[in-house]
Parts: sequence; structure tokens; C-alpha cells
Amino acid sequence: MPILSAVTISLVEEARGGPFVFWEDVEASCRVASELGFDAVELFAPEPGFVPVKTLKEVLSRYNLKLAAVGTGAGWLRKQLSLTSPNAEIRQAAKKFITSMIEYGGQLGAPAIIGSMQGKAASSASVAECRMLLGEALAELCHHSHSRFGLPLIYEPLNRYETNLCNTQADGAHLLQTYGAPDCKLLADLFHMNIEEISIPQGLLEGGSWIGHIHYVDSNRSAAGMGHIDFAQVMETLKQINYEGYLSAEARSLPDARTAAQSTIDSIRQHLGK
Ligand SMILES: [Mn+2]
Repeated sequence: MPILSAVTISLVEEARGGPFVFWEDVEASCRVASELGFDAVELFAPEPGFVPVKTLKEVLSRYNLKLAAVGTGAGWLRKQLSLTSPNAEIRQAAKKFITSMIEYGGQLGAPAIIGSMQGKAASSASVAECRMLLGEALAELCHHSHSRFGLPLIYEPLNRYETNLCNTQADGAHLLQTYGAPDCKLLADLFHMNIEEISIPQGLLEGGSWIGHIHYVDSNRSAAGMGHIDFAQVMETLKQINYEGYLSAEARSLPDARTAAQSTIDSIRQHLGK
């Protein structure tokens, strides 16, 4: 797989104001993504099947787009589910929700992303135990995704204001290695990395071959080109690690969706040289 471009669509009302480019219905969002020349869209939906598989397939094929990935964060935002809750029933419900998203995305060839569903430890004393719960859950869920669909599961380290479990690419790689999740991939989100890594290139090198998805966004969570990340340097490092996969715009819809999407695709084209 070469390096491809993607742009996010959120259909989750509870996430309003969050870092997603498109907020209209899927059809309208896909039309603009396609006009601007994106290869794919990444979908953040409230429930699996919120847009039926058949409908989504038709829309994607009409606009010649792929589905890059499906987010699972609605399980946290709407139902407060987490893979590391102290409550076993909540952990179980979290796994069930993620499994249903794996099934949904799988039918469209898209892996699921675990970001906010990882939760956070309530105190520093419980960090180690939560990491264990997380590592075991990721191993189980990625085994499911891989055996059912031949797809990885994508795990996203988040910055310190969102979790205390894994903040860097090195933390994420260590977790996947430790708990035996070879079919898991890391998501390198440049916004989180700008906060947590010694430098973004160093973080990308440390994630290395574990990295399977990129949230291509600027330092301030605006679209690429609207902050101070050095995207030429990012792209050079991605070539060094032989990165294959999506550069997906998980950015604020500022000043508006089309402008944010345009700024992203301009940056990708400029630095990929296509
Ligand atoms: Mn992200």
C-alpha cells in the first residue's frame, strides 16, 4: 500500500467542536472529499450501522473513495465505556462495542481505531493495572479483527491531558510488544506527538514499523499548514520508516470544512510530490 490521503467525517453530535473536518451527512462530505482529491474518508459514527453498510458502500463507490478507518470513541462519549474501567461489566461492554465496530468497518475493509476507549487510570497507583487490562484487551480485539477480516486494530497513544496509559509512540510499541498484539498497529497522531515526543521525527522512528495510521494535523489541532509542524520533515521521516498507509486529517473544521480539507490535501501533495 502506498501513502494515501484521508479526511475525517464525524456524525457524533456529542463530539461537536471536536477535531473532525466534516460534520454534514456522509453523502455531502464524501462529495467534497472527492472533489478535493482525497483517496479516502475516516468515519466517526455514534453506532455501528448508523450509516448502513450497503448505503456507505454505494456512497464510497459513487465518489471513488475508500474507507480508511472507523473510530470507536463514541462508546466513551455517549456511553462512558472504557477498556480499563475498574468495573468489569463496563470493560466487557466496551469490548462488545468495539467488536461491533470491528465488524462494521471490516465489511468495508476498514480497521477500527482505539483512542479514547482506552480510558485512563484514576490514580498513579492503578496505572500499571490499567496498562495490563489495556494490553490484554488490545491483544484479544486485534486477534478478532485479524482473523475475521485480515485487518489490524489501530491503537492510538494520546497526550497526557487525555490519558495516563500511553503517551508516546515508544510507550505504545512497548505495550503492543509486551502483550503480544502483533496484528495491532500504532496510530501516530501528530498533535499528540507534538506535545509528548522529544521531537516528532524521533517519535516516528521509535514507533517505526508498528505505525499503521497517521492523524495528519498541525500543532494546534487545525489542518496541516495552519500551525507550526514541519511537514517536510515528517514526510522525510515517514519515507525513512517505509510508512505505508493513510495520512488522515483529524483536524478542527476551521475556518470551515472545505478550507481545512483543502489545506490538508495541499500539504500532502506538496510534501509527497504528487
Ligand atoms: Mn487522533
